[in-house]
Amino acid sequence: SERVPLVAGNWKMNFDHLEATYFVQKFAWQLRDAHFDFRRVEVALFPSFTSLRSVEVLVEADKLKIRYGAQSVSVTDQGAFTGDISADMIARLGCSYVIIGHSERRKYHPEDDANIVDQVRAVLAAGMQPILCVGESFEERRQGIELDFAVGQVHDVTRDLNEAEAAKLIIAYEPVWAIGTGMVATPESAQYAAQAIRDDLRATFNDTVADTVRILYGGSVSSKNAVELIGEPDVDGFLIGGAALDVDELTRICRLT
Ligand code: G2H
Repeated sequence: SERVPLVAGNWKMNFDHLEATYFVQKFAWQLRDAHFDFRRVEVALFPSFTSLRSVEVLVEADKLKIRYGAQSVSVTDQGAFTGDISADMIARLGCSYVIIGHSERRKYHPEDDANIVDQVRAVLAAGMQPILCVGESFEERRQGIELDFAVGQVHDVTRDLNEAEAAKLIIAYEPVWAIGTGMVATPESAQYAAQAIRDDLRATFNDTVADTVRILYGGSVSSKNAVELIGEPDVDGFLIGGAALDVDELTRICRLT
């Protein structure tokens, strides 16, 4: 396909700003040594809010091609919301993306579909791209309704968007049972889900939206399974947690993508 694959490292709640700086420097050196072609594969990191400014300074100083973003965002633009971070604040730090609706956010915070739609709107309005996370739990998989579930999650969020907005989305299919468990989805089941999501985008919007939106796979991705997964036609990259905390391993995955 013409979609440029995206390797996205979701650091979750790991690394302070000094550790983040050290990681990005080392990662950039390793990719440079490997003559990594950023036109072939896009690479993005998702540090904690507290590290974003340090990453920005480093990326600007060294003219790095590594992109970065935030792991969540407030739905409001400013005001008396103690502890929240607005989309404009994130955009001002040079962020390209914001992860939205990760299953850990849905679990530990009151993030429902309505809130997630508002986050998507806030991120788009600030000129960034949302990475919308969806995926079934083991229970839906056991019932055999995993595709309907993941497609339904995408549909519920996208149905209120127009075509131009929908085309800016990136979707991460992350089966909840595969997150941080070492149980990776088979390439076939990742492909089934990605294809079902793309088919739904085609039906809801049009060919342009369906062919533009990148659909990532997430859940226990490593250098051992990345090649097979990226070989699937509708899998356009990865959202990586645990393996993105190891700079050598993340470099390997980038090179294998
Ligand atoms: C899924 C993934 C990153 P991990 O949450 O978003 O984490 O690769 O550790 O399963």
